[in-house]
Amino acid sequence: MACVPELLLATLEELVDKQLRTFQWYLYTNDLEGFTHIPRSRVDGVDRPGTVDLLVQTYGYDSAVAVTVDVLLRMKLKLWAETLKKKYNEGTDCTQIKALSPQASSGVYVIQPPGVTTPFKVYCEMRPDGGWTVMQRRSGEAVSFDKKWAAYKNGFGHMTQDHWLGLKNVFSLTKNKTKKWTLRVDLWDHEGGTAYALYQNFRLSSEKNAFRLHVGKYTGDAGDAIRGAYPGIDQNGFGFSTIDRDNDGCSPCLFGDISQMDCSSSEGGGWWFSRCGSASLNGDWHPTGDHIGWASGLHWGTCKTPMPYSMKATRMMIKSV
Ligand SMILES: [Ca+2]
Repeated sequence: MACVPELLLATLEELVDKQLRTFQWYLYTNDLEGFTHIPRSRVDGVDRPGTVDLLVQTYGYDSAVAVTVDVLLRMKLKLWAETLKKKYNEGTDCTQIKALSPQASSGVYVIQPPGVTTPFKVYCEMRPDGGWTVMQRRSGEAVSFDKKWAAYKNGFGHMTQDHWLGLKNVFSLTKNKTKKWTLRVDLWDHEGGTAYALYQNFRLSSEKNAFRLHVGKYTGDAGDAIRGAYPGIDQNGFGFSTIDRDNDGCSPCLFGDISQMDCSSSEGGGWWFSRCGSASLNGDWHPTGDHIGWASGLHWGTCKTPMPYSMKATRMMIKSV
């Protein structure tokens, strides 16, 4: 999200002087529904920076933008109104958008984290506890998660439906050391139950470091599947693996009399496999009745038995704190 005073000033600078007078006229004629008007003596003839100051002082950031959009529409300057709205909706992440626009609804937004040259689309899940940037959603078989490294790096699927945001995008969000991030994993089982896991201090390493997963303290009711149902399979600190990029710690792993070289090919999809481990949400999706017993599935091995149990739907999302 652009800085509001700068954004408003850039907008007013598009107006010729005569249009600025008209703009100011709307502010003092008390013609704006739901917004207090600014006394004529304060706004009439004031320059553009002064007008921005008055807007921000009178209405606060969010409403100053709303009033400006409203007036521009009344002046039949639809294109400038739309441009202002669009620029205002661009944020650095969903948490910031929600913080600055408490009424913002869930949906697709364009964001640009600091240091990122090309803005990208994300789905923001706006909740009372803040704006969450969705990094994974599964709910069916329309989108295949059986993909290679490049796809997991760049992202795939449809923002409003099942998708993977992309490791490079999640890295670009979480690399900024001035912010801490919370990861929330939501699980829906085939019996109508739900469970969740929250991890503090979530972040990914760079691609050079295989987008290693880092999570802090766990809370929730789904169990800490990332650290695993038994010792020796902790995924925290592990690199991402796909069928064409092996960082899973198996060369091979022995599970009873089964020798396992490659967790990605058996569990399906890409994940931070650590001697495979208990969490694996990017495997094959299975419908009700076909969701138990497959090596590949949407597994969160600390919360449902009998195992392996494949969830009906999952969502992973992050919030900056
Ligand atoms: Ca291996």
